[in-house]
Amino acid sequence: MAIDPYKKISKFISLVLRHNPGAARIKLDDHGWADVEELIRGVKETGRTLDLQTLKEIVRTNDKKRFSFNEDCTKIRANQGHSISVDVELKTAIPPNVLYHGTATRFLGSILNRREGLKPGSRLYVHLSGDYDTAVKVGQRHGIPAVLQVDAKRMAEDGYTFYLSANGVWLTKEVPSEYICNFQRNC
Ligand code: HQG
Repeated sequence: MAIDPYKKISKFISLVLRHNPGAARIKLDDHGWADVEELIRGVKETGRTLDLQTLKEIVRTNDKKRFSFNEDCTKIRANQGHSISVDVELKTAIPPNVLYHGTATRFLGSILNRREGLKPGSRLYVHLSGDYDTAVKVGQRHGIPAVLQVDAKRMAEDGYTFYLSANGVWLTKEVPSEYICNFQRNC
């Protein structure tokens, strides 16, 4: 895979737009938007290099399409993944029958044996993917990956709400353990 020249700066922008706007001394509005000029100024004040053209290139080339501009490119926000409480106007959607969640094999004990199910942790939602391979990659971020199969059809039938983010990530508030229909450790 090609090396992303913007990896470091885009990680920092993720941090600012999802978790800690104060790191660039900016504020987000209720819908998670940052003012583009303020963001660029704030990022530069941390000693990093950024201009509008580069920011547009970062948004365009980002591997997971993590960010969106508003129509006239005066505002920018992260599409999902927030820990701070913002309403990014997620669209509800009917999920496929099965969704996948990648985690670390060492977390299986509390998720399954202690029957805690999947919790959002510090984020607003539990993150799920429509395909197995993406879930393996997500799990690898935490250690030896494990993939859980979630009975999304039954959850939806039982009244749980699912959202599909602008960049294709499935989100839901929690997954009680009874809806985890299968799992594979050490993927
Ligand atoms: C685990 C990345 C123990 C959960 C990815 C996960 C994703 C539990 C960890 C997005 C648990 C939280 C989010 C329980 C959940 N006991 N562990 N009861 N319930 N966990 O990073 O889903 O590259 O907050 O399995 O692609 O790993 O940042 O969530 O392992 O879409 O754009 O607690 O982040 O996207 O970890 O990742 P995280 P995640 P980006």
